[in-house]
Amino acid sequence: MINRINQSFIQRLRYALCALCIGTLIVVANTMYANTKVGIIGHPDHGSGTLAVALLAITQEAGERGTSVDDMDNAKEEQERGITIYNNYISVEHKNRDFALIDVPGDADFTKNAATGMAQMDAAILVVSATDGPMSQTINQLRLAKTIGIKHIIVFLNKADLVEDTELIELVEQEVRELLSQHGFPDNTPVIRGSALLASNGDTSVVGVPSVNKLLAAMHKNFPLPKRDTQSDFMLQVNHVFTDKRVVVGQVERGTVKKGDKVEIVGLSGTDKHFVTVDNIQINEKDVNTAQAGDRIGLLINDDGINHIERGQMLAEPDTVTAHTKFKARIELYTKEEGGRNTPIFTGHRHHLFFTTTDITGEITLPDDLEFLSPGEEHAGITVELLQPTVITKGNSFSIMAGIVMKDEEDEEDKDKDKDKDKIKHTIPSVIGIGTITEILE
Ligand SMILES: Nc1nc2c(ncn2[C@@H]2O[C@H](COP(=O)(O)OP(=O)(O)OP(=O)(O)O)[C@@H](O)[C@H]2O)c(=O)[nH]1
Ligand SMILES: [Mg+2]
Repeated sequence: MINRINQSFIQRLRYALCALCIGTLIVVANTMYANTKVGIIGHPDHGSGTLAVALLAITQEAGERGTSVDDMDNAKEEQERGITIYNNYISVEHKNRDFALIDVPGDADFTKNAATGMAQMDAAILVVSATDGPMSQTINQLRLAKTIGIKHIIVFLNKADLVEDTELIELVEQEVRELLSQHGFPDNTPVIRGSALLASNGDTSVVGVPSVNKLLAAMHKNFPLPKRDTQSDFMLQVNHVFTDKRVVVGQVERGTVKKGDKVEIVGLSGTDKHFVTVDNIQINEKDVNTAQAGDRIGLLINDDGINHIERGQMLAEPDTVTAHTKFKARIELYTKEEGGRNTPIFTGHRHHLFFTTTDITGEITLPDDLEFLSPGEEHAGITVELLQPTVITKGNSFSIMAGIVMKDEEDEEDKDKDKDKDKIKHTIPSVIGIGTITEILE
């Protein structure tokens, strides 16, 4: 009986994971669990997927190689559009260390997915194409990384095989370094030039395999082993819910959980408390009795309480965590040149706020002595009221998002038709500011 339950759980979890391309490429070289979570972030097409493939190829035995970006981006909509939409999880083992790579989607339309992937990372590799330099999503993703408190970052200046002019690549590196220092990352952040594509094909020229080996060496040196809090009360960040399969996938933030534990669902809902019981736990498709901080797990929830769970909530030891709706914050707005907006914000403005755990709309109230907050300014006394409660604490940071509107190029033939001139082409969700919670009010 137990076996049957387990088997059907394994099957359900497997289907669930496949459905969202998670865990498709987990390389279980042995039973060691990958323990430093490294997000590979950057602007679309700059090569984050190819770099993940290169890291995998270089750390695998010759006979195991052959994974391609298409194998990772294997959901129907990803294949149709030729882009990454869902986070891909790939474990690599190198010199007695495990790195759990999270290949984060770069496309601005999938910022929510990107934020979910990034919320799990301990450190980041920022991929910047040497042919283009930093672009809108390079900046956005760097800002999201900063919001969740990422301190350890390495830049991979990709597609170096396409840039012959060394002065040009110097300029791009300089631009990247300016961006890093603007966002408070250290001057000695490693910037490695290379070609993920050549490396993934086994090319031995300086921008091929040696460049990715250099990256691996920098990962060992610059990404410390993360400290996990296994002693505090259990809390798990919900990343995906497969209601029909009764499976919740997420990362244990702190503490431990065991089969049979009753846990509370916290955040996003009203004041009613909801509890569910954990029927089974899996790590890397294997049943386990307990899981602890840092583990990415699947939980089987065999009761109707599953209907109350959604992405962005927490599952926690009952009565240990409270969700909040109102807080005071220090807010800084980016200027238009920095990719922010060009108009100020006023009391009553509503913005999309990305916390580590989730994204929620928040209404801004400026202090009485402040009529508006202009781009380029910051203020510590701003009150924010969230439309839904979430788990936050003093000191947490959040990104303030807004759609930056791009207009169509003026069409020569339609030059005189006023209404076509301002045709809206696309709205790109952009990080227009950053905030830090200074006091929880409600
Ligand atoms: N010449 C060259 N092409 C590369 C390199 N790295 C990636 N590419 C190509 O660039 C394109 C985009 O690469 P991906 O790895 O899919 O880019 P991505 O950053 O994952 O893109 P999204 O999934 O849309 O975020 C593909 O055609 C790759 O083959 C490189 O180092 N050199
Ligand atoms: Mg990709």
